[in-house]
Amino acid sequence: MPANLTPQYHKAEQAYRRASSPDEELECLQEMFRELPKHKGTDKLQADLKQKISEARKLVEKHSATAKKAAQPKIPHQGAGRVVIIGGPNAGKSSLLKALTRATPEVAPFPFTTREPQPGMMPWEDVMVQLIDTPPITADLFDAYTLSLMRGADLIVLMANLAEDHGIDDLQAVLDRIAETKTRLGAETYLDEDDVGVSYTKTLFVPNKMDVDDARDRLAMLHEFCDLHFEEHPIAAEAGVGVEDLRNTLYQALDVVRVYTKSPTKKEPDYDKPYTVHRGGTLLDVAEKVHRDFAENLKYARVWGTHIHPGSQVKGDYVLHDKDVVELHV
Ligand SMILES: Nc1nc2c(ncn2[C@@H]2O[C@H](COP(=O)(O)OP(=O)(O)OP(=O)(O)O)[C@@H](O)[C@H]2O)c(=O)[nH]1
Ligand SMILES: [Mg+2]
Repeated sequence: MPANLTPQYHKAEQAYRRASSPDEELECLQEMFRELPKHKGTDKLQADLKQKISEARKLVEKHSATAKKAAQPKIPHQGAGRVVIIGGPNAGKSSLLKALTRATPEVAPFPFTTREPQPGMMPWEDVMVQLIDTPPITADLFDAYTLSLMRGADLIVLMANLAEDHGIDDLQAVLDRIAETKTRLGAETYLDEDDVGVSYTKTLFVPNKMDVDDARDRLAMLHEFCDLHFEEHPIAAEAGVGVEDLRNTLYQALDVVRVYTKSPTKKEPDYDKPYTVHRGGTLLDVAEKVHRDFAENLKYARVWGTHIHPGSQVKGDYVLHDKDVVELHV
């Protein structure tokens, strides 16, 4: 990896990973190029970025020439993280959304029921996690919006149908289609430093319909024939088997910590609405979430929590722990 990439560069890179339209991608790539330190060590990256920018520009031109402007409405990021549910037809994606959230997606015993991505909020203790149900991926169908959602997700749930023999072919078709793209299913979320544009999203494999006869045998077949190097969590979405465990697993997989804020003028913290930051995140990260001005003007904070003397005074680089209470002073 080339040395001395700035935090601004990494920020632009993260935005690029989450970009959900060609326009946005182009903008982010340009920003990455601007922020890239220009020296020998970054020669290759500079060249890669230039090429990406030129490709992205072509794509934007093609899009603006052909796109009917009525693009699908974008689903904004909400809650502690975004989990995108994907899989072949009838795998039970909508059933899972229904089981974990209050959303009411259409569930039907025939394929291609879901036509558009649909979000729902999954409660976990006092936080909410955004789940997005998507249309099925098949050899003939792979919606561009689904792909961009996968790319910008914190976690992908890859589902498989264990109730029918063709579940194995359906799953393989999903894996094949994804392999054609620059979005990869990974054990962790990261950008490939050697290949600009290739992005891995952490994936959990969730075989569904464990309640039916032969489910176990079919699962063994999936293991034998498909390349499934992910953490696995079998369920029966409708019967509710393994679903509550999955709720925990999804939250844990996001690897975030909760932080409560307290106003200097009040006695009690605001326990209603925790902020969440990635584990290892700092006071500055949470200040930025509260308000941009807070991050810019932060002088210090007082912190209460299990890892610190109550009311200690800390600076922006303080690493937060789960359930810390912070009182920001600007
Ligand atoms: N036996 C069994 N059937 C299930 C389970 N989960 C879902 N189903 C059934 O599987 C069928 C498909 O469920 P959906 O949730 O609509 O599947 P989907 O993946 O959203 O399907 P598409 O939107 O068409 O891609 C429905 O008939 C459900 O009742 C389960 O755990 N066990
Ligand atoms: Mg569906």
